Amino acid sequence: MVEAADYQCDFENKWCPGCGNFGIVNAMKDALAALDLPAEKVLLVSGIGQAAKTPHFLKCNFFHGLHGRALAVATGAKIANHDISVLVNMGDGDCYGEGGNHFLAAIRRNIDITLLVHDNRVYGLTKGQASPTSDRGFVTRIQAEGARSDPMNPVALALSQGAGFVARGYCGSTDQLGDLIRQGLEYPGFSLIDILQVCVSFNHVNTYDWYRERAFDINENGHQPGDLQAAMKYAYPEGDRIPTGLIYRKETVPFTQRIRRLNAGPLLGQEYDRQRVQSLIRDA
Ligand SMILES: Cc1ncc(C[n+]2csc(CCOP(=O)(O)OP(=O)(O)O)c2C)c(N)n1
Repeated sequence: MVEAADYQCDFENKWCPGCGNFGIVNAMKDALAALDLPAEKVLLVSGIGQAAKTPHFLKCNFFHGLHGRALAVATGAKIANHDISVLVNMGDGDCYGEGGNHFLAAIRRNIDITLLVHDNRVYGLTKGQASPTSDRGFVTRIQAEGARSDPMNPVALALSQGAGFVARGYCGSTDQLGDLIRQGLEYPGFSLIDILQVCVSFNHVNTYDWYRERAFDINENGHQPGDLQAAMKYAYPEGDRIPTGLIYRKETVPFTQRIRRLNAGPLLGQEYDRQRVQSLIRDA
């Protein structure tokens, strides 16, 4: 029986006290324990940023790579061994800015991984520049007159591009978030969980109090996740209120099932002709 404590890792942590990332780590551990997933069956992939440090703080396999490129690495890893559960931790800058095109490609491929975007609406690691989800007018030390671009809406974008599992969580509601991550891991296909994350140092607008007043659970209100029209409605705020929960879910064919070769089992266990591969590389 796997327990959340099995994922406890004592690696030194320099996140600010009160950082929303702590709630996300706890929710991840709860989800992995709820699914009874042992650490050797789990891979965490990340790029660069404070969010991207998350894999350091869970005791399991991880790959910490380049800014914006985590989804590409995770795609390769899942194809090489589709027996493991792959989770990706990215910041909103990392995923929707630097890695934006990989985000679109992952949706279109329907690669069966679970993407957790720690959406604090700011570049945390580099000390507080506006990100793709910052509101227009968001004042930072470098955008002294306020950000001039409008924010993107990742949930609406994912829905419009045909994503089969789209959720919005909140770092302060760890029970709900843990349950969303569990459902994302169970989903056979690409799952996006955009997580409203508080940054106590560089975002003094979207605080715990701010979210506490606004976030509400649409699944408690009877929302049916199979309804795309209703999902699109919940992609956007309702006045001052922000819908959270499982927004959309539909049945899809995951990418690894679209590759005939993988029917024979994980690629990394399959025989291959080493000499032929070497000559292909040599002659390329
Ligand atoms: C190619 C490249 N561009 C820019 C940077 C500098 N950089 C490092 S982290 C980061 C943004 C981090 O913000 P976000 O992804 O939102 O994560 P957070 O730190 O807020 O969790 C940037 C711009 C980099 N390391 N590599």
